[in-house]
Amino acid sequence: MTAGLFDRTLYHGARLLAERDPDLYDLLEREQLRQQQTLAMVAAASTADPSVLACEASATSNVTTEGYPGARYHAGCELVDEVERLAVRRAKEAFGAQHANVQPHSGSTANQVVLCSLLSPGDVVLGMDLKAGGHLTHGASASMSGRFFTPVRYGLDERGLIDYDGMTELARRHRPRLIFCGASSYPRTVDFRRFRAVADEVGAYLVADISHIAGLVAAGEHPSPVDVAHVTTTSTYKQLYGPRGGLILLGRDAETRTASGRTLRATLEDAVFPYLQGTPRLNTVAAKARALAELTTPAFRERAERIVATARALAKELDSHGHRVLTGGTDTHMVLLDVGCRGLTGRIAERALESCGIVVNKNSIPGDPHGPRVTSGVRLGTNVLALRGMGVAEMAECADLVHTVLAAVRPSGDRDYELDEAVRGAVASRARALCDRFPLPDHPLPDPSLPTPAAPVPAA
Ligand code: DSN
Repeated sequence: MTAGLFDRTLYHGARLLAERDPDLYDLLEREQLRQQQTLAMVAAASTADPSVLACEASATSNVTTEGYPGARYHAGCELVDEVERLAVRRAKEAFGAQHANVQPHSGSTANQVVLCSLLSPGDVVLGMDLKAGGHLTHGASASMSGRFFTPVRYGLDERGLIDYDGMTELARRHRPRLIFCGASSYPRTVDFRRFRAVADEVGAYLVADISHIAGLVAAGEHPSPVDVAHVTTTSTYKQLYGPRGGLILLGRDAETRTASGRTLRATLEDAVFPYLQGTPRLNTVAAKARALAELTTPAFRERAERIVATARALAKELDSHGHRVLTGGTDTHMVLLDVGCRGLTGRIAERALESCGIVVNKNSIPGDPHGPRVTSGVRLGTNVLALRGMGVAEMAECADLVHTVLAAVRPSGDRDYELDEAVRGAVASRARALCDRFPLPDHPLPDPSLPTPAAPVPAA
């Protein structure tokens, strides 16, 4: 009987690390503390629970193989085959999919797999413009997706919503082989059926990238594209509270034939391996299995409802403080703020908030005069706030914290920004108090006497 071997290995590993490599141990310990004591509002993030982290640290990481369960290129895979089958079963169940590939190393890799297997170099890809909220892998010029294929980009209408008419017109004019829908920075519901109608009209594949909203899709809080798009991709760490990784999901088109005569299912399986990836990360596959199991629970559904309700409340509170909330609100976990209209940049806002223990990310907004390292926007999300157990009532405090910093921060030519130390200290202690009141569930509590690790960010 091996009961306890896994636990003892994890514990022993941590002790060995502390003993043999105290510098690295200290960094990892401080990172854990930082996550517990800072208010994480990065829309592209969630916090995996210790059972997911334990899978990542398991001995499955030592198994080298290629291929799929029952058809591996190395011996010693009997147990990891079971792990991968479990992950596939849970992914299919959580998303109502006919087929799931759980091996992609990330959402970006999943998109590359789809592009490189369904298209030929130079084929036209229609995706949302990065500046409008699209993703790098949807045809941005900084990415291989915009370099090896011919990108055409749709944008937003005057209300900041997806310009479906413009997208349709571009599709008719350029006849793309593939259309991407789903975005990185778009807070409203995506009309997957409308995209599919256009894809069918022009003979394109429709790929729905649901990386940002996968949890809402699994919980029924956002319409599902799985039976609407030809292919659905997602990352597993953004809203699935899982490990770094990706999934490829197929619904009713799983057996649809590609131009080569093979099914989408077979084409995409071969595209992950052997075409684009080598060995799977079986520890990560185990962690995906763990996270996916949670998606079908009533607790996850309740949290997904709260993710949306809190985001709506946060948007409303920020609006009432006089901030410009893009699209006037949200249907998801995401709230986009224009800070340029306050004379700030996204970069300054991000750094000032971080110095107070509030973690967000700068983000380009439509018509942004700045590049992606500066930006005029800030993107907020409620995935981790909801995980901490916060509800609508706490959003007044979260919004007030953000507002207090953004109202006090001043750009400063040579020092990037200035923020009154009294404001910084007051906000940092309120943010820390909120984190202490709503600790990350199932994570061991830090010693309350420890100082907050959110040190002021040095000026550039
Ligand atoms: N895709 C990036 C984002 O949305 O922030 C990282 O996950």
